[in-house]
Amino acid sequence: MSQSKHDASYYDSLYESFQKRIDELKAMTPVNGEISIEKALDEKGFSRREFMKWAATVTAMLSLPATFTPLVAEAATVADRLPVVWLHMAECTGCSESLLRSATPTIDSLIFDHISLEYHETLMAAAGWQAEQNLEHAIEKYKGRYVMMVEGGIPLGNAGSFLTIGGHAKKGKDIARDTAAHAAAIFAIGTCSSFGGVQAAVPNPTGAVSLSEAIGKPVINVPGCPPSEKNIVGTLLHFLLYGTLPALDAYNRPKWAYKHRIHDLCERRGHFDAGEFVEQYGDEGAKNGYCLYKVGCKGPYTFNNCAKNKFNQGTSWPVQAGFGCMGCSEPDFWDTMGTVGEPLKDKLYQTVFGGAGADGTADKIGVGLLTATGVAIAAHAAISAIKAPKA
Ligand code: FSX
Ligand code: SF4
Ligand code: F3S
Repeated sequence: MSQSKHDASYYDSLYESFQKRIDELKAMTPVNGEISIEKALDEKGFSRREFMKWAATVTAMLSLPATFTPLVAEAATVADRLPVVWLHMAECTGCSESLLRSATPTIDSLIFDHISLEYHETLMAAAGWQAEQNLEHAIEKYKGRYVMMVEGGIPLGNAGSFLTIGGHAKKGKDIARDTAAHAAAIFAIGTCSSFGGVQAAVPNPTGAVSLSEAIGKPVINVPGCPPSEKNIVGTLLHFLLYGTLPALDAYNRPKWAYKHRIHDLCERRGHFDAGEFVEQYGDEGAKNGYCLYKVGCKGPYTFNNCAKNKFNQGTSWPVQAGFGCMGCSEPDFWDTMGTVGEPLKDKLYQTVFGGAGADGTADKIGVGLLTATGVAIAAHAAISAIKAPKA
Protein backbone atom coordinates (compact mmCIF):
# COMPACT_ATOMS: atom_id res chain seq x y z
CA MET A 1 0.00 0.00 0.00
CA SER A 2 1.52 3.31 -0.97
CA GLN A 3 1.84 6.11 1.55
CA SER A 4 0.36 9.49 0.91
CA LYS A 5 2.09 12.81 1.48
CA HIS A 6 -0.30 13.36 4.37
CA ASP A 7 1.08 10.40 6.34
CA ALA A 8 3.49 11.61 8.99
CA SER A 9 5.95 8.88 8.04
CA TYR A 10 5.86 9.63 4.28
CA TYR A 11 8.74 12.08 4.29
CA ASP A 12 10.72 10.04 6.82
CA SER A 13 10.78 7.01 4.55
CA LEU A 14 11.38 9.20 1.51
CA TYR A 15 14.38 10.75 3.28
CA GLU A 16 15.72 7.30 4.08
CA SER A 17 15.30 6.04 0.54
CA PHE A 18 17.06 9.15 -0.87
CA GLN A 19 19.92 8.67 1.57
CA LYS A 20 20.22 5.04 0.47
CA ARG A 21 20.31 6.04 -3.21
CA ILE A 22 22.97 8.65 -2.52
CA ASP A 23 25.11 6.18 -0.55
CA GLU A 24 24.88 3.66 -3.36
CA LEU A 25 25.94 6.27 -5.90
CA LYS A 26 28.74 7.50 -3.64
CA ALA A 27 30.22 4.03 -3.66
CA MET A 28 30.53 4.18 -7.46
CA THR A 29 33.42 5.77 -9.27
CA PRO A 30 32.66 9.05 -11.04
CA VAL A 31 32.46 8.34 -14.75
CA ASN A 32 34.62 11.33 -15.64
CA GLY A 33 36.64 11.35 -12.48
CA GLU A 34 39.23 14.05 -13.09
CA ILE A 35 37.84 16.55 -10.61
CA SER A 36 34.92 16.27 -8.20
CA ILE A 37 31.86 18.51 -8.49
CA GLU A 38 32.61 19.96 -5.06
CA LYS A 39 36.14 20.88 -6.10
CA ALA A 40 34.93 22.34 -9.40
CA LEU A 41 32.41 24.54 -7.57
CA ASP A 42 35.12 25.64 -5.19
CA GLU A 43 37.53 26.44 -8.01
CA LYS A 44 34.90 28.54 -9.77
CA GLY A 45 34.48 30.58 -6.61
CA PHE A 46 31.08 29.30 -5.42
CA SER A 47 30.90 29.43 -1.63
CA ARG A 48 29.25 26.69 0.41
CA ARG A 49 26.58 29.24 1.26
CA GLU A 50 25.78 29.90 -2.42
CA PHE A 51 25.70 26.19 -3.14
CA MET A 52 23.27 25.55 -0.25
CA LYS A 53 21.10 28.43 -1.46
CA TRP A 54 21.00 26.79 -4.89
CA ALA A 55 20.15 23.43 -3.29
CA ALA A 56 17.32 25.06 -1.33
CA THR A 57 15.84 26.45 -4.58
CA VAL A 58 16.01 23.03 -6.25
CA THR A 59 14.47 21.39 -3.16
CA ALA A 60 11.51 23.76 -3.28
CA MET A 61 11.22 23.32 -7.05
CA LEU A 62 10.96 19.54 -6.62
CA SER A 63 8.18 20.11 -4.05
CA LEU A 64 10.25 18.66 -1.22
CA PRO A 65 10.31 20.03 2.34
CA ALA A 66 13.19 22.39 3.19
CA THR A 67 14.66 19.73 5.51
CA PHE A 68 15.66 17.84 2.34
CA THR A 69 18.06 20.61 1.23
CA PRO A 70 21.26 18.90 2.53
CA LEU A 71 20.23 15.72 0.71
CA VAL A 72 19.63 17.56 -2.55
CA ALA A 73 23.06 19.19 -2.16
CA GLU A 74 24.63 15.79 -1.59
CA ALA A 75 22.79 14.35 -4.58
CA ALA A 76 24.19 17.12 -6.78
CA THR A 77 27.72 16.22 -5.76
CA VAL A 78 27.28 12.56 -6.74
CA ALA A 79 25.59 13.38 -10.06
CA ASP A 80 28.84 12.52 -11.82
CA ARG A 81 28.14 8.83 -11.13
CA LEU A 82 25.22 8.85 -13.52
CA PRO A 83 26.16 8.05 -17.12
CA VAL A 84 24.23 10.29 -19.50
CA VAL A 85 23.95 9.93 -23.26
CA TRP A 86 22.66 13.13 -24.89
CA LEU A 87 21.57 12.89 -28.53
CA HIS A 88 20.92 15.75 -30.93
CA MET A 89 18.19 15.30 -33.50
CA ALA A 90 16.34 17.96 -35.54
CA GLU A 91 16.53 21.20 -33.53
CA CYS A 92 18.49 24.40 -32.95
CA THR A 93 20.66 23.30 -29.98
CA GLY A 94 18.88 25.91 -27.87
CA CYS A 95 18.28 23.34 -25.13
CA SER A 96 22.01 22.74 -24.61
CA GLU A 97 22.60 26.48 -24.98
CA SER A 98 19.99 27.21 -22.31
CA LEU A 99 22.12 25.25 -19.90
CA LEU A 100 25.61 26.09 -20.98
CA ARG A 101 25.64 29.51 -22.59
CA SER A 102 26.18 32.01 -19.84
CA ALA A 103 28.78 34.68 -19.30
CA THR A 104 29.86 33.03 -16.07
CA PRO A 105 29.14 29.41 -15.24
CA THR A 106 26.12 28.78 -13.05
CA ILE A 107 25.89 25.99 -10.52
CA ASP A 108 23.46 24.26 -12.91
CA SER A 109 25.88 24.47 -15.82
CA LEU A 110 28.80 23.30 -13.69
CA ILE A 111 26.89 20.26 -12.54
CA PHE A 112 25.84 19.56 -16.10
CA ASP A 113 29.47 19.85 -17.15
CA HIS A 114 30.45 17.28 -14.59
CA ILE A 115 27.71 14.75 -14.97
CA SER A 116 29.27 12.01 -16.91
CA LEU A 117 28.25 13.00 -20.38
CA GLU A 118 29.49 9.94 -22.10
CA TYR A 119 28.21 11.21 -25.39
CA HIS A 120 27.03 14.72 -26.31
CA GLU A 121 27.44 15.66 -29.95
CA THR A 122 27.93 19.37 -29.26
CA LEU A 123 30.28 19.10 -26.30
CA MET A 124 32.48 16.10 -26.95
CA ALA A 125 35.87 16.47 -28.56
CA ALA A 126 35.53 13.31 -30.63
CA ALA A 127 34.35 13.39 -34.24
CA GLY A 128 33.63 10.92 -37.04
CA TRP A 129 34.46 7.27 -36.39
CA GLN A 130 35.63 7.99 -32.88
CA ALA A 131 32.38 9.69 -31.96
CA GLU A 132 30.36 6.76 -33.29
CA GLN A 133 32.54 4.41 -31.31
CA ASN A 134 32.10 6.46 -28.13
CA LEU A 135 28.36 6.04 -28.37
CA GLU A 136 28.58 2.30 -28.99
CA HIS A 137 30.98 1.89 -26.08
CA ALA A 138 28.83 3.93 -23.72
CA ILE A 139 25.77 1.85 -24.58
CA GLU A 140 27.69 -1.39 -24.13
CA LYS A 141 29.47 -0.40 -20.92
CA TYR A 142 26.46 1.10 -19.14
CA LYS A 143 23.72 -1.14 -20.55
CA GLY A 144 20.53 -0.67 -18.58
CA ARG A 145 22.11 2.04 -16.38
CA TYR A 146 22.51 5.13 -18.50
CA VAL A 147 20.13 8.03 -18.78
CA MET A 148 19.18 8.98 -22.32
CA MET A 149 18.42 12.63 -22.98
CA VAL A 150 17.38 13.67 -26.45
CA GLU A 151 17.18 17.15 -27.90
CA GLY A 152 15.23 17.55 -31.14
CA GLY A 153 12.40 15.96 -33.10
CA ILE A 154 12.97 12.83 -35.19
CA PRO A 155 12.38 13.25 -38.93
CA LEU A 156 10.79 10.09 -40.29
CA GLY A 157 10.05 11.44 -43.78
CA ASN A 158 12.08 10.37 -46.81
CA ALA A 159 12.61 7.00 -45.13
CA GLY A 160 14.15 8.82 -42.15
CA SER A 161 17.26 9.78 -44.09
CA PHE A 162 17.38 13.48 -43.06
CA LEU A 163 19.64 12.88 -40.09
CA THR A 164 22.07 10.38 -41.56
CA ILE A 165 25.44 10.92 -39.91
CA GLY A 166 28.81 9.27 -39.29
CA GLY A 167 30.99 6.77 -41.09
CA HIS A 168 28.34 4.06 -40.98
CA ALA A 169 25.72 6.44 -42.35
CA LYS A 170 23.33 5.61 -39.53
CA LYS A 171 19.97 7.34 -39.59
CA GLY A 172 18.92 9.56 -36.69
CA LYS A 173 15.82 7.50 -36.04
CA ASP A 174 17.92 4.35 -35.77
CA ILE A 175 20.47 5.99 -33.46
CA ALA A 176 17.56 7.06 -31.23
CA ARG A 177 15.94 3.61 -31.28
CA ASP A 178 19.18 1.73 -30.60
CA THR A 179 20.15 4.07 -27.75
CA ALA A 180 16.67 3.83 -26.24
CA ALA A 181 16.78 0.04 -26.25
CA HIS A 182 19.15 -0.14 -23.24
CA ALA A 183 18.49 3.13 -21.37
CA ALA A 184 17.46 3.15 -17.69
CA ALA A 185 15.36 6.26 -18.27
CA ILE A 186 14.54 8.32 -21.35
CA PHE A 187 13.98 12.07 -21.26
CA ALA A 188 12.89 14.23 -24.18
CA ILE A 189 14.55 17.59 -23.55
CA GLY A 190 12.80 20.49 -25.24
CA THR A 191 9.58 20.83 -27.19
CA CYS A 192 11.06 19.37 -30.38
CA SER A 193 11.91 16.09 -28.74
CA SER A 194 8.76 16.10 -26.60
CA PHE A 195 6.24 16.95 -29.33
CA GLY A 196 8.03 17.42 -32.67
CA GLY A 197 8.57 21.16 -32.29
CA VAL A 198 9.15 23.75 -34.99
CA GLN A 199 10.10 21.27 -37.70
CA ALA A 200 6.87 19.36 -37.11
CA ALA A 201 4.81 22.52 -37.74
CA VAL A 202 2.52 22.41 -40.76
CA PRO A 203 3.44 21.33 -43.43
CA ASN A 204 6.12 19.32 -41.60
CA PRO A 205 8.30 18.73 -44.68
CA THR A 206 10.63 16.25 -42.94
CA GLY A 207 7.87 14.26 -41.27
CA ALA A 208 9.31 15.09 -37.84
CA VAL A 209 7.72 13.39 -34.84
CA SER A 210 8.30 13.31 -31.10
CA LEU A 211 10.91 11.02 -29.59
CA SER A 212 8.28 8.81 -28.00
CA GLU A 213 6.51 8.30 -31.33
CA ALA A 214 9.80 7.58 -33.12
CA ILE A 215 11.02 4.96 -30.66
CA GLY A 216 7.59 3.59 -29.74
CA LYS A 217 8.29 3.88 -26.03
CA PRO A 218 7.05 6.09 -23.21
CA VAL A 219 9.30 9.06 -22.56
CA ILE A 220 9.38 11.77 -19.88
CA ASN A 221 8.87 15.07 -21.66
CA VAL A 222 10.67 18.22 -20.48
CA PRO A 223 9.34 20.72 -23.01
CA GLY A 224 10.07 24.40 -23.56
CA CYS A 225 11.75 25.97 -26.53
CA PRO A 226 14.13 25.86 -24.77
CA PRO A 227 13.43 24.48 -21.31
CA SER A 228 15.13 26.31 -18.44
CA GLU A 229 18.42 25.04 -17.07
CA LYS A 230 16.64 24.42 -13.77
CA ASN A 231 14.09 22.10 -15.35
CA ILE A 232 16.84 20.14 -17.12
CA VAL A 233 19.07 19.75 -14.05
CA GLY A 234 16.00 19.24 -11.82
CA THR A 235 14.93 16.34 -14.06
CA LEU A 236 18.28 14.66 -13.55
CA LEU A 237 18.35 15.27 -9.81
CA HIS A 238 14.81 13.98 -9.44
CA PHE A 239 15.78 10.75 -11.17
CA LEU A 240 18.96 10.55 -9.16
CA LEU A 241 17.11 10.90 -5.85
CA TYR A 242 14.00 8.86 -6.50
CA GLY A 243 15.42 6.28 -8.90
CA THR A 244 11.93 6.15 -10.39
CA LEU A 245 10.04 8.30 -12.84
CA PRO A 246 8.19 11.40 -11.62
CA ALA A 247 4.43 11.92 -11.44
CA LEU A 248 3.33 13.04 -14.90
CA ASP A 249 0.53 14.99 -16.52
CA ALA A 250 -1.34 13.83 -19.63
CA TYR A 251 1.52 15.01 -21.86
CA ASN A 252 4.06 13.03 -19.83
CA ARG A 253 5.52 16.19 -18.32
CA PRO A 254 6.78 16.01 -14.72
CA LYS A 255 4.15 17.59 -12.51
CA TRP A 256 6.76 19.17 -10.24
CA ALA A 257 7.67 21.49 -13.11
CA TYR A 258 4.55 21.70 -15.29
CA LYS A 259 1.58 21.52 -12.94
CA HIS A 260 0.87 25.26 -12.93
CA ARG A 261 -0.14 27.54 -15.74
CA ILE A 262 2.15 30.44 -16.60
CA HIS A 263 -0.88 32.62 -15.87
CA ASP A 264 -1.16 31.26 -12.31
CA LEU A 265 2.40 32.19 -11.36
CA CYS A 266 2.71 35.38 -13.40
CA GLU A 267 3.75 38.61 -11.68
CA ARG A 268 1.43 40.57 -14.02
CA ARG A 269 -1.62 38.58 -12.96
CA GLY A 270 -2.90 41.39 -10.73
CA HIS A 271 -3.13 43.61 -13.82
CA PHE A 272 -5.01 40.91 -15.72
CA ASP A 273 -7.52 40.65 -12.89
CA ALA A 274 -7.85 44.44 -12.77
CA GLY A 275 -8.40 44.61 -16.55
CA GLU A 276 -5.17 46.56 -17.13
CA PHE A 277 -3.64 45.55 -20.42
CA VAL A 278 -0.79 46.54 -22.73
CA GLU A 279 -2.62 47.55 -25.93
CA GLN A 280 0.49 47.72 -28.04
CA TYR A 281 4.19 47.44 -27.37
CA GLY A 282 5.74 50.65 -26.09
CA ASP A 283 2.50 52.19 -24.80
CA GLU A 284 1.88 53.48 -21.26
CA GLY A 285 0.55 50.06 -20.20
CA ALA A 286 3.81 48.47 -21.33
CA LYS A 287 5.77 51.00 -19.31
CA ASN A 288 3.60 50.22 -16.28
CA GLY A 289 4.14 46.47 -16.61
CA TYR A 290 0.48 45.70 -17.40
CA CYS A 291 -0.80 42.30 -18.53
CA LEU A 292 0.30 41.16 -22.02
CA TYR A 293 -2.79 39.11 -22.84
CA LYS A 294 -4.02 41.51 -25.54
CA VAL A 295 -0.66 41.55 -27.28
CA GLY A 296 -0.75 37.80 -27.54
CA CYS A 297 0.34 36.27 -24.23
CA LYS A 298 -0.59 32.57 -24.18
CA GLY A 299 0.15 32.22 -20.47
CA PRO A 300 -3.44 31.19 -19.65
CA TYR A 301 -3.06 28.08 -21.83
CA THR A 302 0.52 27.12 -21.03
CA PHE A 303 1.93 24.94 -18.29
CA ASN A 304 5.46 25.70 -17.09
CA ASN A 305 7.32 27.22 -14.15
CA CYS A 306 9.16 30.02 -16.03
CA ALA A 307 7.91 32.76 -13.70
CA LYS A 308 9.57 30.98 -10.77
CA ASN A 309 12.76 29.65 -12.29
CA LYS A 310 13.40 32.20 -15.02
CA PHE A 311 16.26 31.99 -17.52
CA ASN A 312 19.82 33.29 -17.89
CA GLN A 313 20.85 32.61 -14.35
CA GLY A 314 17.48 33.61 -12.98
CA THR A 315 17.66 37.06 -14.58
CA SER A 316 14.36 37.20 -16.39
CA TRP A 317 11.69 35.35 -18.36
CA PRO A 318 9.59 36.31 -21.41
CA VAL A 319 6.75 38.07 -19.58
CA GLN A 320 9.12 39.95 -17.25
CA ALA A 321 11.02 41.09 -20.34
CA GLY A 322 7.78 42.51 -21.72
CA PHE A 323 6.91 39.86 -24.32
CA GLY A 324 3.98 37.53 -23.82
CA CYS A 325 4.36 33.78 -23.41
CA MET A 326 4.23 32.01 -26.79
CA GLY A 327 3.10 28.73 -25.27
CA CYS A 328 6.41 27.07 -26.05
CA SER A 329 5.98 24.12 -23.69
CA GLU A 330 2.68 23.00 -25.22
CA PRO A 331 2.28 20.40 -27.97
CA ASP A 332 2.15 21.86 -31.49
CA PHE A 333 2.26 25.41 -30.17
CA TRP A 334 3.52 26.67 -33.54
CA ASP A 335 0.22 25.60 -35.08
CA THR A 336 -2.26 25.79 -32.22
CA MET A 337 -1.37 28.97 -30.35
CA GLY A 338 -2.37 31.31 -33.14
CA THR A 339 -0.49 34.37 -34.29
CA VAL A 340 2.31 35.65 -32.07
CA GLY A 341 1.24 39.08 -30.84
CA GLU A 342 -2.47 38.31 -31.06
CA PRO A 343 -4.66 36.88 -28.33
CA LEU A 344 -6.49 33.62 -28.92
CA LYS A 345 -9.63 35.55 -27.94
CA ASP A 346 -12.65 33.34 -28.37
CA LYS A 347 -10.94 30.94 -30.73
CA LEU A 348 -11.39 27.40 -29.53
CA TYR A 349 -8.13 26.16 -28.12
CA GLN A 350 -8.16 22.44 -28.64
CA THR A 351 -5.51 20.27 -27.09
CA VAL A 352 -4.57 17.01 -28.75
CA PHE A 353 -6.83 15.32 -26.21
CA GLY A 354 -9.83 16.90 -27.82
CA GLY A 355 -9.93 19.68 -25.28
CA ALA A 356 -9.52 17.39 -22.28
CA GLY A 357 -6.46 19.34 -21.25
CA ALA A 358 -3.18 18.40 -19.69
CA ASP A 359 -4.51 17.73 -16.21
CA GLY A 360 -7.16 18.77 -13.73
CA THR A 361 -6.21 22.42 -13.93
CA ALA A 362 -5.92 22.39 -17.69
CA ASP A 363 -9.42 21.00 -17.93
CA LYS A 364 -10.72 24.39 -16.85
CA ILE A 365 -9.26 26.15 -19.85
CA GLY A 366 -8.60 23.31 -22.27
CA VAL A 367 -12.05 23.47 -23.82
CA GLY A 368 -11.55 27.05 -24.88
CA LEU A 369 -13.06 30.20 -23.51
CA LEU A 370 -16.30 28.74 -22.29
CA THR A 371 -15.24 27.65 -18.83
CA ALA A 372 -15.03 29.84 -15.75
CA THR A 373 -11.45 30.93 -16.37
CA GLY A 374 -12.07 31.33 -20.05
CA VAL A 375 -15.08 33.53 -19.47
CA ALA A 376 -12.97 35.77 -17.26
CA ILE A 377 -10.51 36.18 -20.08
CA ALA A 378 -13.24 36.80 -22.62
CA ALA A 379 -14.93 39.31 -20.29
CA HIS A 380 -11.78 41.35 -19.86
CA ALA A 381 -11.15 41.17 -23.54
CA ALA A 382 -14.66 42.37 -24.36
CA ILE A 383 -14.60 45.24 -21.86
CA SER A 384 -11.47 46.69 -23.34
CA ALA A 385 -12.32 45.91 -27.00
CA ILE A 386 -9.42 43.87 -28.24
CA LYS A 387 -7.51 45.29 -31.13
CA ALA A 388 -4.57 43.76 -32.88
CA PRO A 389 -1.32 45.55 -32.14
CA LYS A 390 0.06 47.60 -34.99
CA ALA A 391 2.81 45.88 -36.92
FE1 FSX B 1 15.88 24.67 -30.07
FE2 FSX B 1 16.17 22.33 -28.46
FE3 FSX B 1 13.51 24.84 -29.31
FE4 FSX B 1 13.83 22.53 -30.04
O1 FSX B 1 15.32 23.51 -27.69
S1 FSX B 1 15.20 25.93 -28.34
S2 FSX B 1 14.13 24.36 -31.44
S3 FSX B 1 12.80 23.00 -28.23
O2 FSX B 1 15.08 21.17 -29.44
O3 FSX B 1 17.25 23.35 -29.50
FE1 SF4 C 1 0.76 37.15 -17.18
FE2 SF4 C 1 0.15 36.61 -19.67
FE3 SF4 C 1 -1.55 35.94 -17.74
FE4 SF4 C 1 -1.19 38.47 -18.42
S1 SF4 C 1 -2.10 36.84 -19.71
S2 SF4 C 1 -1.26 37.65 -16.35
S3 SF4 C 1 0.99 38.55 -18.93
S4 SF4 C 1 0.48 35.11 -18.06
FE1 F3S D 1 8.00 29.39 -23.17
FE2 F3S D 1 6.04 30.81 -22.24
FE3 F3S D 1 7.96 30.10 -20.66
S1 F3S D 1 7.01 31.04 -24.22
S2 F3S D 1 9.72 30.08 -22.00
S3 F3S D 1 6.51 28.73 -21.65
S4 F3S D 1 6.91 32.03 -20.65
